[in-house]
Amino acid sequence: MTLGEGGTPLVPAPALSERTGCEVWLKLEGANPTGSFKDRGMTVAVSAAMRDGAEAVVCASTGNTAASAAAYAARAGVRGAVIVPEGKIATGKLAQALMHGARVVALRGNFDQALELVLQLVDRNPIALVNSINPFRIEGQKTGAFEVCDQLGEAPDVLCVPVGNAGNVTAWWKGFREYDVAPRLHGYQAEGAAPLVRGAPVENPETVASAIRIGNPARWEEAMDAFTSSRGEVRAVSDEEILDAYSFLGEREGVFAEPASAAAVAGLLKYGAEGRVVCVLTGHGLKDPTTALSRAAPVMPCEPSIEQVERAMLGDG
Ligand code: AN7
Repeated sequence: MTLGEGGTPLVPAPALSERTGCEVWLKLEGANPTGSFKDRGMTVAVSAAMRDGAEAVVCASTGNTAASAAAYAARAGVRGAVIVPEGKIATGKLAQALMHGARVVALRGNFDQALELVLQLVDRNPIALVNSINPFRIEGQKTGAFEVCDQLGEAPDVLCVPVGNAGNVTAWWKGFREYDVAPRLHGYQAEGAAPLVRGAPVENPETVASAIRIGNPARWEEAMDAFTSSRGEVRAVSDEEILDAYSFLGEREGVFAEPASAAAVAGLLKYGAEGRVVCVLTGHGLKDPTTALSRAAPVMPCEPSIEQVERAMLGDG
């Protein structure tokens, strides 16, 4: 089951490089078929589920996993069912899951509760769980590490990633280890959803970066091992810092990434790094038009005359 995932651009980030003194690169995972890195793992997980004769694929999600699972389920011709925290997933992701014909269940609860419930669900039914606790997801997602090394010609010194359920950082580390390289992994969580930084689960996680609004990551131990073994770190960034990085990426680098992805850049800006740094921009900015519009400048209204158009388009504002 493939939609042509992977092979995403790695682009230099001159404005960020100037600001940080590092050589910064951006891995544009939003260029995957459904607009996030989840597709790398979903192609493998859904293919394996088909091989094993699953009647449906299910997941709990903060949005991107749901969009990806729904697309690959549609492709495979099986039922997709996703459970998401009600009112807490970005509009684009919801539209995707629905358009791909998945059943979308809005849980009156958070992601952590949704994950617990689907774990019980798969125990009781012949269906495949495609959350990142599924090992096939990690096998697919580790290919990001291979690609970055191939694109740079060697491993970067530092890899900056946002951390939610901690599957992605686990996968990147596995990929680097299989390539026999060991860049430092710098993981960033949102301040209101930073269990790995605090060292304890967060019961009511909150952040503008809805994709990483997760209080009890499933791959907790493996993620901590990745940070320790790579001599890296896991730290927190505030919503304000995330949104500043979000705007900076859009305005200065020409790259529109969703808020959770901007957390990787916010962390780099806040805590710094040394050498050649790759920031993984995990999801496309188009996923979350609501946050974008609440953040950006308003549109300029204009009557249809050349004088007015000239003033509106080229004037001092
Ligand atoms: C854009 O979709 O957990 O640490 O259910 O969508 O592997 O969880 C999404 C996570 C980073 C964090 N950036 O990755 C889900 C979900 C974006 C994301 C993460 C997610 P993990």
